[in-house]
This record gives sequence, C-alpha cells and structure tokens, in this order.
Amino acid sequence: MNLRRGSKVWVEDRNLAWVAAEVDDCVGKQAQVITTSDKKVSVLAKKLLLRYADEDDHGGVDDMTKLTYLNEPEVLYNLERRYALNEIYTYTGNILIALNPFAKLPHLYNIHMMEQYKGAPFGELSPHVFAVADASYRAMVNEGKSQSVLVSGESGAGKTETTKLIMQYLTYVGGRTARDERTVEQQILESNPLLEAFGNARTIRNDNSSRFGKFVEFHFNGTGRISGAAIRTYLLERSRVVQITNPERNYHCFYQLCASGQDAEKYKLGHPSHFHYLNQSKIYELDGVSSAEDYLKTRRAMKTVGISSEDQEAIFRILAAILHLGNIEFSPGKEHDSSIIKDQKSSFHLQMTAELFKCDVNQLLSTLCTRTIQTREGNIVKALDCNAAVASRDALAKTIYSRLFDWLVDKINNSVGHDQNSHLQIGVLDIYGFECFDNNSFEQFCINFANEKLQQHFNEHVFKMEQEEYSREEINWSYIDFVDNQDVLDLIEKRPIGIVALLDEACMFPRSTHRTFSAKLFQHFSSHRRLEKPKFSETDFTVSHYAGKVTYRTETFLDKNRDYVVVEHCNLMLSSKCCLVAGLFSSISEESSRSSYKFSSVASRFKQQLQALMETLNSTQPHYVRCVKPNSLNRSKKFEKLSILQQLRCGGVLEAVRISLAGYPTRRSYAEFIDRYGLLAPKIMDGSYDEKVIAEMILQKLKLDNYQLGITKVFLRAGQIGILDSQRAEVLDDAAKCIQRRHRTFI
Ligand code: AOV
Ligand code: MG
Repeated sequence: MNLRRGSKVWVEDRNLAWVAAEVDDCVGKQAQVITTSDKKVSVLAKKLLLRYADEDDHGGVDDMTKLTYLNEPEVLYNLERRYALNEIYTYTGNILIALNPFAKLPHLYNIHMMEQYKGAPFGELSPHVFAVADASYRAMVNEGKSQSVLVSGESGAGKTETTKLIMQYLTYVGGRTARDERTVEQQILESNPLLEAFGNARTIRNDNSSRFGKFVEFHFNGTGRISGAAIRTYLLERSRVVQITNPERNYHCFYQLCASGQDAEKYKLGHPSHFHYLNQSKIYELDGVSSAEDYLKTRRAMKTVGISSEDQEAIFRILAAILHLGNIEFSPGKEHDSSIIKDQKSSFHLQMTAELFKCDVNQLLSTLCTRTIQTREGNIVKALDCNAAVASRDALAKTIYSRLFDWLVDKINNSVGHDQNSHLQIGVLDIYGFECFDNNSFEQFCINFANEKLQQHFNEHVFKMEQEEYSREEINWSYIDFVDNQDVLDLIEKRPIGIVALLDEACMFPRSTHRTFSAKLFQHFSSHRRLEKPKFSETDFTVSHYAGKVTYRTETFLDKNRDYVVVEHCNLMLSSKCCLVAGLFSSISEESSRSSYKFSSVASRFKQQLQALMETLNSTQPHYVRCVKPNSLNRSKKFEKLSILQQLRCGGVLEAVRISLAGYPTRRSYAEFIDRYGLLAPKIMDGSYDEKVIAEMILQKLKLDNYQLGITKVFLRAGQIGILDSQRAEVLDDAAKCIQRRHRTFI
C-alpha cells in the first residue's frame, strides 16, 4: 500500500471496530496517524486500510461492489450511513443485506411498492427484498429453473419477517385473481400466524423467536401461476414445552388460550401464572401484543387452512390438557422408590388431564407412576420414584406437543395441496441463525450444524458466481486458497466416526453417560484442528465453527438425542376417545410395541433432513438474503459496529468479499478506467488506440503487473487501485502546484 502524508485510512479499534484517520507520517513499517477525533496513534502501516473520502458522498452506495476500496471498514461505514437514512437494504453483488429497522416501515411494503418491483431489472431500483423475490420469480419463468431464497442471520435479525415479505410478494405476482378466501395463496400466507402461534416463543433475543426451521416451497404451473405449495419444518425445540427460564416464555399458543375467555373457562384454565409450564418465568405479556386478539387470529388462520371446528376444539383441548398435566405433582409412596399423587390439587389436575385427553384417569395415573418391563419370565410392573414420575410426565407433554405441531404442518400441507405435476418451484428458507450463548446444549449444536451446512452451500455458490464472471470475461483465474468448512462438517457428520455417530452409539448403550461419550470423542479426535477440550471441564467440547468457537455442554446430549416414545404413553393416547389425540400416535404403535424404549436419534434424523434440504437446494438457483441485527436492544436507529461486523463475518458477507479479494476484485469497464486514469499517461491518450490497448499501456507504464484484461473490463488485484489513485493524486497535486506557480509568475 502506498501511504503518504495525508492518505485517508482506517485504524482498527477494539471498541469502535474501525476509526477514520489520516496519515501524518510514515517511516518504514511504522505509521503515525491522526484520527478524526484528533488522537495520535502509531501503528504498523500494514494494519491500516484505505479509506475513501469523498466530500460529496453522504449516502453511501447501494451495492458494496461499487465501493472504491472493498475492505471491512468501508463495508461497515457504507451500511452505517445508509441505515441512518433508513436505507435498510444494500446489495453485495447479488446478495441482499437487510438491516432490521426495528420500526414499522409501511411505505416500504405496500402494494404500490410490489407493483414497482414487478418485472424491474435487478439493481435498477433501490435494493429491496421484493427485488430479490422478483428476481427469483423472473428467473424461474424465463429460464424454467427452480429457485430458492435463503434467508439467514442471527436470532432477531429479521429472518421470519423477511420470509413473510418474500411470501407476500410471490403470492402477489404468482397469485390468481380469484376472490375465494381459501386460495392456495391465502392458505399459505395464513400458515404463518398459525405456525408462529405453535412454534414461536419469546427468548432473551427476540419476542417472537422461531423455535423451528422452515422451508416453504411454492409450486408454479407453466404460466407462472401458483398451483400448490408445501411446507417442510425442522426440529422444533421440545424442551421449551416443559421448561423455561425467566424472562423467556413458552409457545405463544398457551398464553393465547389462557386469554381466550370462554375456552379458558370451559377448560378450567385461568391466568398463566397458575400453571407450572408457564410460571417458571414471570413474563406473561409481550409489548404490543394482545394474546386475546392473537387467539382469534390463530382461530381464523385455522379456519383458512381448512381445520374443522371439531379439530380446532380438539387442538385447544390438548393444549389445556398439557397445562393441567404439568401441574400434577408427586410425593413418595409407601413402597420404596414409588410415588403417588401429591395432594387434592394435583388430583384435580390429574382428573382434568384425563378428561381433556378423553382417556381413563387410572390408566393415566399408572402411566405416570409406573413402568412395565418385559422380561423372559413375563412383564414386571415397576414403580417410579417422584423424580422419574416427573420426568415421565414431562416426556409425555413434550411428545404430545411435538406430535401436535407435526400434525398441524401435515394438515396445512394436505389442505394447500402439493402440485405433483409442477416442475417449477421457488423455495424460501427461514431457519434458526447461528447461536452462541454462555451455555450451549444439544439444540445449539443442531442449529449450528445446520448453519455450517448452509454456509458451505453459500461459499460454493459465491465461489461459483465469481468463477462464472471470470470465464465470461475470459480471464485466467484459479482460486486455490479457498477455505471451506468441509472439515467441520466431517467432524460432525462423518460416518462411522463423527460427533453424531458417536453420540448415537452412546445412546444405544445403556451404560454410556455423557462422560464416556466425551471421552470417546476426544480419543478419536485428539488432534483435530476444529475440536478442542476446554481447560476447565472434562466433558465439554469446543468446536471451531466458521462463525467462531462454541463450547457445548454435554450433560443432556444423550437424553435430548433420544427420541423414543414410552410404550405406556403411546398406549394411553391410543386409548383416547378423541380421534385427533389417538391419531397423533397411530403411526408409531406398531414399531414401538417390540421394545419398551424404541431409540431413534434426533441428530441423525436432523442430519438426513438437512441432506435432503441440500439436495433440493442444489437443484435450484439460490438467492441470498443476509439479515443483520443492528443492536442488542432491539431499538431503531442504533448501529452497534462491533456486533454488526461480527455478523457480517459470520454471515459470510465478508467471506464473499474475501473470496473476491483473492481474485481480481476491482473491475472497471475500459471507458471508466481510461476516464479516471488516462491522465497518468497523457502521451498515449494522444494516439487513436483501442480502449483495451490504452488501458494496458497505462498499466504497463506504471509497471503494475497484478491485473488481467477481460473482454469488457480491466480486472485488478486488491490494492492496485490504491496505487493508481495515489499516482493520480500526485499528478493532480503537481498540476495544481504548477498552475499556482504560473499564477504567481503572472503577478
Ligand atoms: P428472526 O426470525 O431472525 O429471529 P424476526 O423476523 O422474528 O427475527 O424479527 C424480530 C423482530 O424484528 C420482529 O418481531 C419485528 O419487530 C422486527 N423486524 C424484523 N424485520 C423487520 C422489518 N423488515 N420491518 C419492521 N420490523 C422488523 V429467530 O426466529 O429468534 O432466529 O429464532
Ligand atoms: Mg424467526
């Protein structure tokens, strides 16, 4: 880098990420700079990055690739300026970066806007999520190829809201004009509030956090009209049904039911604070949300997606039963290690639970307090102690809830209708973002595994796009230094030895514990560069993910990975007089009758689902939206640089920049190039050469050799434009002095 006094630069700062500065002096490797807040700093010159300072440029650029210097601080500063003007969308080539505005922006999302973006060439209008949705729709219609829109970002970044906008746009351009309330479009849009009621909850990061992943596929017919749709969901967080921590909440639907008036009364509910599954956290209300109103919305959505009023009644009855179930407490029985219903209150809840599930109360009681063990001599009934009874109760609640969730998804799918004849699809993915908390467990492990998969897909895509541009311009380029994350994925999913495989193995051996699992893990991967053993724990493990290191606690790994249905639970539910309740368990009654615990691995199933998702995605043309959460307070207008930078890094935006930096990131059309740098070689300009030849002559004159000449553009390696710019500045400087001198002579 060519630094001289007055050069505009960025200096890295621990608190502010990057600070604008100007070089005061540069001797050898060391540079003295003065920051914009007048602080003198001495730094290694190679740590400085060039800053583009154009006095007239206040609004930033709508596409990062238009930045003169494509580096981290410039990318960040560009976003900051735009965010201040409420410009929440910015492109990086074809990737859309969306900053969460944390404010309603109705002018951005009305029908008028959708109409404007309809058919407009990509990049012509301001960056917008509608533009991405439109690009996917046009590409599908024009090229006859299925598309996908992948929305990612950390918790609270705006993925779900963005997904809904994309869905809204696709139903707008691909919808039929029918006024029928129950069109495919209407049903698919109404699936959102319904699934959010059952699959979203308040977390410390987001009041409406999705606790499941979702891939919505729109099917189109030959004329570009929507002809069907399908929703695939991924791994609902089950533990939340029975366990929450302050200030989080359980799934929204429970609070909605409690606020429903008549229904709540009918099922003998009351304020959420009366129920163990809800009162473990003291947060019952959400800002700006009315549970009573949302209850009606959920009911309406159920009607739209074709759930009969009988089934609706059953669904809420099941929810009420789960709440009563959670209130059943146990105390030690007379016999050793046995348990009985604790008191009158628990008895009441037991009665209510049985009534609402429409099953026999004595069978419910024995299901909770005993377990039947099959031996060669016959069945033995074993009593459960209080802890085991509570565990059994919670397991029952979790199983029923997650089966109910799957039932809802199936119902929506059946009602919307899968178009088997359609070959054209647009899929929209809204999956949980990368998570790293103080305490990370099995859920985070699965979520981060999914993100590794998507990151790999993203890298390959960006890499491919880059390569396509080079081959279009007939440029030699081999990018070998491509850091991929295959090694992390191998560590996690490779068979026969990988984290998932070892975990499954541990789950199958009754004597295994999280200790033996961790020991095996470290034994097999003692020197894996992506796996470490943390200093202060024998059983935790740390994985170096693409987005940073995460330490996982293994205590509950085995338990959470086991997805078994206790035979007694299954039999109890099958005996229900309510078809919906019994129906939830009919599919598993045969397989589980063979052994009392039928093990199926949650992680392995998730792995297979991800594999299937990847196969689907690979057969489509992807479009990416990277959502960014501008601050941790969920407040508008606040731009926290360090965390945004971290998200850009994790989300692969900077990786995309990095991949392009490894090639020839600066591209200028020949005309643009000569326009700006022609003055560096005035003599050449006198001749009547071809533009490409002139450009080459300029570059040769300056003895630059890190460039390639494409068909329509000059391609320069990173940093080369800086040299050109500083040469240009010198020439202009000299010219100015010259004019001044002449001016003086005249006087
Ligand atoms: P997430 O889906 O990325 O988090 P959401 O889409 O739920 O995040 O967004 C969180 C909140 O940010 C929303 O409830 C809105 O209040 C606000 N928000 C997001 N996007 C917009 C927008 N375009 N305009 C206005 N407000 C917005 V998670 O599911 O937790 O990973 O798991
Ligand atoms: Mg979400």
